[in-house]
Amino acid sequence: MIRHDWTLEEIKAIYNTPLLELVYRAASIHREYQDTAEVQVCTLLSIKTGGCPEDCAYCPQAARYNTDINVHGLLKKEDVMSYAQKAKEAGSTRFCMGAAWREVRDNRDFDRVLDMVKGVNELGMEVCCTLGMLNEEQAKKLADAGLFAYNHNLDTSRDHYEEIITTRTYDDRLQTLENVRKAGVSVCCGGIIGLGESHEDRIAMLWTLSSLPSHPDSVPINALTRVKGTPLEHLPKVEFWDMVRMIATTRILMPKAMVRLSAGRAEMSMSDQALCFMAGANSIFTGEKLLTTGNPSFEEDHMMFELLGLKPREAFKEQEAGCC
Ligand code: SAM
Ligand code: DTB
Ligand code: SF4
Repeated sequence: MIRHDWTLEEIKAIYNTPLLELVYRAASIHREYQDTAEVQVCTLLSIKTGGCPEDCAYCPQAARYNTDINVHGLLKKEDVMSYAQKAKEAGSTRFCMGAAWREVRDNRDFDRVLDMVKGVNELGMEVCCTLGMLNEEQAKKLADAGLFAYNHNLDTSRDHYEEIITTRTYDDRLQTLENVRKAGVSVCCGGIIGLGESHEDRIAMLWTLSSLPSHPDSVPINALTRVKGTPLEHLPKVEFWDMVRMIATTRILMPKAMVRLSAGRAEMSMSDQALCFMAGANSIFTGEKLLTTGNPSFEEDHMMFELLGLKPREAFKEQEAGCC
């Protein structure tokens, strides 16, 4: 049964279940609701990198931090198309374009992004964007251009949010998600662990996600990638076991969502990742880079799929609309 009324106490009890028992429960639910032979393969491309006015403490693209990234303006459509084509040939079925913007503005750059969305959609891939905040009309324009999904993360709990970002509010984030949902675009929304949050904060973030009017269609779970020059560079590395616990809890709360093992894979072995798939993850980002940081190569992922007997989920596979 898909529930939207999980309580904090129930989520806490699930999250604190002894690890192997938790993985077993999550794996059972995963088998009931998903095809466990399939993993969705998404590729990210940063179409506009760095120079962002926001102060997200984890992010190498915020202009106010001195990080070593290759800052560039909006890429040309033909460069985006050739990377999307390469990703498609490598087995990717979803292509996600990210821009270091606080929000979408109604200007020529947005028109160019709409054109990129149209082009990638014509390749037969699910197109996703992550461009910051947007209003309902902008969400509608993206949908009309062929956008399939929009990524906009809550990142952490409402209480911990202001320790991490001060230049926008949690409610701004929720409003964008509502605008995306109303435009009929698939919602991709998750968070990051390792931002100095407590276990209660993680539980509270999962509570917010699982209480949304519909569960997000995909839930990315990121481990903080600690980047030199950002305020969070000296935080301890996320414990792998915490990733497993988060993934398993997410799977139990939102059985029909795609749960994405996102940032952090570059530091995981194949057996670590296998345990995450067992615990309910069924989506990954492929390609040498996420947005600005490293990720396993297409070849390494291909080997992992062979070894684990996994196959990429086909594009536009029916997910019962509004079901979750
Ligand atoms: N600027 C847009 C926004 O913030 O919505 C889109 C791009 S932003 C880089 C997309 C997401 O990447 C963030 O919400 C965050 O969850 C994730 N992210 C950014 N830096 C990260 C890091 N160092 N480690 C893990 N996840 C990160
Ligand atoms: C998400 O949840 N993770 C991706 C995607 N959505 C946009 C981004 C991870 C970024 C990691 C840091 C970087 O590469 O810059
Ligand atoms: Fe800008 Fe997005 Fe990075 Fe925040 S996460 S600084 S909004 S690019």
